Amino acid sequence: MQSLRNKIVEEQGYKAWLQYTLKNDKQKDYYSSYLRVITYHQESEVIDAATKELSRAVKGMLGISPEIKKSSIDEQSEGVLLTLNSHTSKAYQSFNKELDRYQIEQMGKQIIISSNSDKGILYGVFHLLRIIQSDESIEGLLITEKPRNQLRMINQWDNMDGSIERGYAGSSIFYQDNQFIGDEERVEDYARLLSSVGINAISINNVNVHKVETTLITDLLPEVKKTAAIFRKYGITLFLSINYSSPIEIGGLTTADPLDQDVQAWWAEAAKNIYTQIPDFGGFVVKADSEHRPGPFTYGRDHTDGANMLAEALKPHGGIVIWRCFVYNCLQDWRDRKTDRARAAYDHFHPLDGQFADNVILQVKNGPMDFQVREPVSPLIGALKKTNHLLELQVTQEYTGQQKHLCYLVPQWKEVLDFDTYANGEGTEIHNIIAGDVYDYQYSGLAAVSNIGADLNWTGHDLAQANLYGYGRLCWNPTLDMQELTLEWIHQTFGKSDRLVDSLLKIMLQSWETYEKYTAPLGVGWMVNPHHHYGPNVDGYEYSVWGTYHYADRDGVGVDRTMETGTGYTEQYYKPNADIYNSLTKCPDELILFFHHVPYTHQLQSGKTVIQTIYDTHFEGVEDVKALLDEWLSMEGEIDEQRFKAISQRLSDQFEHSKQWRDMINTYFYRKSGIKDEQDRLIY
Ligand code: GCV
Repeated sequence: MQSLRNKIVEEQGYKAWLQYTLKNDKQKDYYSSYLRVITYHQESEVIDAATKELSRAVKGMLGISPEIKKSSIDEQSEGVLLTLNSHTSKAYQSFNKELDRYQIEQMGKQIIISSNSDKGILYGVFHLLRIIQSDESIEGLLITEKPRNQLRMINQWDNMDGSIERGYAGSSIFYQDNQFIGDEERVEDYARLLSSVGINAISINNVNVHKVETTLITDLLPEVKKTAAIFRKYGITLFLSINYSSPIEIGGLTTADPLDQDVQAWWAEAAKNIYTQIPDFGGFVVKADSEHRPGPFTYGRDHTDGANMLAEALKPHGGIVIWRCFVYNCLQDWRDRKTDRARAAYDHFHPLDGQFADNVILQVKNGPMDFQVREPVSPLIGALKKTNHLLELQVTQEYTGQQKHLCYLVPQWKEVLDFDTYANGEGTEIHNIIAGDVYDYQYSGLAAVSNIGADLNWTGHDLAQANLYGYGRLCWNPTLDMQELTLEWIHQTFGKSDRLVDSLLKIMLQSWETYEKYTAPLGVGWMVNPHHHYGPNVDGYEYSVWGTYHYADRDGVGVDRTMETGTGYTEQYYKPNADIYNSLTKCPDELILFFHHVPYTHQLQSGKTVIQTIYDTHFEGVEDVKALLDEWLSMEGEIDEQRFKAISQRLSDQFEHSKQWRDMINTYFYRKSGIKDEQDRLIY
């Protein structure tokens, strides 16, 4: 472990956005006058984490070791003061936005951080450090903040053999060889990163739960307990993904039928044991009846039966069931052109609205398919008016370049969050729904699949750290301005030199569009190699046993999802979205092939034909990557050599790979359509 620690110290990327360095000496003196002393009024382990964080940051940025003092409320204090408004210090299990609220106020030579909970104080500390790391003034500071979203969750897809499903940054930081690694420092550093952006919940194992992970809720509980204790210090509540057939696999029962009394008793007992060890345990995350996972369907029951039975077991302890809506039949035969995977989540769950227990939350992926580079927003979000739900995003870049390609996802997430569902009339945007402002949900918020692994820079590609940062910040406030959010991350991660900031901002904000241009065209998705989902493969959809997913032939391409002639999927949206998507002339160009099957010569709203758009975007995409690479290379000297070199390598690999994408997609469509590029560029 020691040699790993040494490597970590040398790795610039390890600190991610918590670099805690300041270059400007004048500023250092200025901040030092406020930060020589840290005083706190009340004790708790979260407040302890907050003082430690402050002290570590002050040492790093200002080169001084602050004095840390406990004082009583009526004593005169100096420096930074951390104080609870009331004595409700244990807020971690409550998921209460009001308890997360904090205030930072500068008064004379003092900065007071106050909150109704210790967690709020920690958030306030991280906010103050963000300001100082960004070299901004603290004069006259008076900030009051609370999160827009109640649950701000990260899902790890880590397996106990050390692998990570869809992980692109090395192995798990939690497990190896079917055991917990026990590297508490590494897990704590992860908790610090998460907490610094306001994450308050984590599930620590893959939703595809294998035999060994099934015992996390029983035999392995003592290890889970230790992990929960690390996250607790940072205000993060621990959840576990469970195997729906645990009663059979580890409980010795012959059924997992949710209506069976022995099954119910088994889960009640399992929950009781968990809470004896981990009193603030969050609850269960469940993937059931999807992609060969067990679930209530086996017993002729539905999702409400399954979820409510688990909810009942957790209820006495204040626990929650997070039931995923990523449910579809991967074996279905869709040759009739009416059967449609995109319909699945809505078809399964919408009829059940209002029938789930109040401690069940449905977790809905942002799109109806599966985290493609471009998809419409899932019509289920907002349509569940009487059921708690979470929006699920994917920070790990499964379909978006696997952290080998740069693809900053904040622009994509902003589009999702700002999408107006019209579920309750105009102005029913996704961010309002999941914040719980539209319907009376007991629980709501966001969850996302993490992108970190044991790589020393956490995310493989150093710039992919921005996706984790951005996700957390958008959980806290989905209406944050995209540019401001990105600047925050740049300032803390790389510093403030004008040259660097301008270039990096440009690179980051363009990268999603660029990635989209040279990969799957016009919203059709899926043109990746099956199973591992990396690299171009136009017919690569893994369930292609029934033919090409996008129905490309010599005349046209795209999936007809209209009400009249297609799968009827467009009907799942509220008007006017339903009409817009259903209409060939009104459907936005970038989604045309998702919603319509069209001839290659179909003219888009842009005025170009479909085929010419495919050619143009793929040529442009490669040029854009080249421009991005050149822009990056021009920053030599502005960034430490280690990260500069590592990122340069990733970007030049991306450039090479983008040519492969361009050539494969363009050749495929040229051969299918027989239509030449208007500019007569070389298409192999
Ligand atoms: C965890 C997609 C991914 C799977 C993932 C699944 C899910 O199908 O490719 O790896 O499984 O989504 O979200 O459950």
